[in-house]
Amino acid sequence: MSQPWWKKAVVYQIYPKSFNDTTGNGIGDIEGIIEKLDYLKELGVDVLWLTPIYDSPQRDNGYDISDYFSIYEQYGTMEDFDRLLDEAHKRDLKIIMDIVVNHTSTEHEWFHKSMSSKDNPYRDFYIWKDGKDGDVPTNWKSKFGGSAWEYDETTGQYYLHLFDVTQADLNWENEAVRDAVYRMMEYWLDKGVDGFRLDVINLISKDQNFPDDDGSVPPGDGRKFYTDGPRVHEFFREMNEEVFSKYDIMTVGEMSSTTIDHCIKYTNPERKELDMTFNFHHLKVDYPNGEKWTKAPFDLHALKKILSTWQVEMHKGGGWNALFWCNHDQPRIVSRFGDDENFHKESAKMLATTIHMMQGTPYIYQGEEFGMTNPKFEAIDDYRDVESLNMFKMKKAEGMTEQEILDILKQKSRDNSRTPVQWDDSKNAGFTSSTPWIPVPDNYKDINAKKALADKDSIFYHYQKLNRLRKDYDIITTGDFELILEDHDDIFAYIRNDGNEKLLVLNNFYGKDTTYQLPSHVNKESVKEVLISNYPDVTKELGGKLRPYESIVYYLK
Ligand code: TEU
Repeated sequence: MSQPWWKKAVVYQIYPKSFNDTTGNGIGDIEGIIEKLDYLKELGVDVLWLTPIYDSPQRDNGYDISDYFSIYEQYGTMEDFDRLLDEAHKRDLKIIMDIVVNHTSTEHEWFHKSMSSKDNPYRDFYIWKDGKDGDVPTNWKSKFGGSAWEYDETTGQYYLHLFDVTQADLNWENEAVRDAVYRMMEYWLDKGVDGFRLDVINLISKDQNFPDDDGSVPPGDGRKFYTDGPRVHEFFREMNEEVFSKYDIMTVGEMSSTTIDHCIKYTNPERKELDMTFNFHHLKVDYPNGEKWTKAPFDLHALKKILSTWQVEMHKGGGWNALFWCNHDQPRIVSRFGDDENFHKESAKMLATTIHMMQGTPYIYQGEEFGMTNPKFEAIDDYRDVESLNMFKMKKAEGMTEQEILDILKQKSRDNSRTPVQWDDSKNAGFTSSTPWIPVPDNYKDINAKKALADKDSIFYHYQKLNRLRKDYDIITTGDFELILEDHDDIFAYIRNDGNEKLLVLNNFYGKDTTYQLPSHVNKESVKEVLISNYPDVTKELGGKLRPYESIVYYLK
């Protein structure tokens, strides 16, 4: 049976603000993306995901949209976008747009009308509630700190904002909201866009009783009343029927705090909702007791258990995963789970292989393909992200020292992944001819795309090979998943089975030699070849030991 095209595709995520500046204003732009299309084709990716490029006050770097039908002027014009789409399609590259419809900016005209009076036709485009006992309507918390409700003097009510105070939640119970969103989606699809990444889309259905959270189910900030909410599947099926089903596109939902059961329902094709989902459980194994704002090592056993459970259950349920380590909200993976100083290349390649050999559609975040690292900023003035700056203020008010907070930000801030792409070793890493909107890390002279392209053993060519293997070996797309060496303290190992073919994937997650004993059902004699490894001298003999961060994929038949 033919597979949908996106099951063998590899997606490259572009954060335009930090990608490539051609106008000399210190901010990336659409022309800068066009300039790099041949580089992306060389990498061997198939789809480009652009994070929001619509008009926005940029309080949350574009995730606060003020006009869905125009381009943020610093990025260029709609004509520039049309040219980008055309140039990408000429190279057989698809483009998916980031659609943010859980909320809009409070600068959106819908919100201005909604806020103007209680009887304005747009009032119910957003979620307005009376206070309770002179206080906020519920004890729900914003993900960026503080209450999720903001009081408006004009009409004497509060509006809901699960994120920043300038990001007001849309009221999806209102059919007019849903209709306006579907028409906006059609506008972009009729331009030839190849699909959407849907921002926090599992938050759009709220419990209409708006109950207080009694904290009985952690984390006690109210998300149990809006995560995977009561009508979420109904809304997705309507969205699919009204829009997605009429185009040959790809849709991926960003799911905040979701479950495997819901993700199977979101992505099993028989349910006609979405094609695939991002979940973040594997990226919370360095959040002790679920708390992000702490410094902590990652827990490999937890990582193995979470990733393998999702692989097995989603395969069994007919669901489809988006596979990723990095994005614009997450720290750089080589700094987070690898060793960006002593084993930069080996650990970056090992991490890439670990995730790309799994079942799902892999995502590469800009700069990950040549091992960009966290910037390790030493001063709060180097940070730009609203979440990090709010956290700095909150933790300081709670009595933490500036240095303690900076040490946490070095590990957990979203700005870790938002520094400019390091294209070469010239000033500002070739990103801009003026001052970049956020500082370029000091290591750009050693870690940059130009140097990687000139080095046949670079991380870039490892990703290029992974992208090619996905096209050449169906087992990567169709095989099932079996975790082995489950109790091993250093190794994350798994087998992909597909009829009489197998892949044996061995990954040493630490910077020291380690040994292993394969389970008896793995037949060493059936090893035919090594598909990919991160050391030069690997043979098909299974030696029972792995070097620091060593990663090997054996093909068995
Ligand atoms: O992210 C949603 C989200 O859950 C993350 O922001 C996460 O809560 C945060 O990083 C704390 O760990 C999406 C976008 O990816 C993010 O950039 C936006 O800030 C957010 O939604 C609001 O639109």
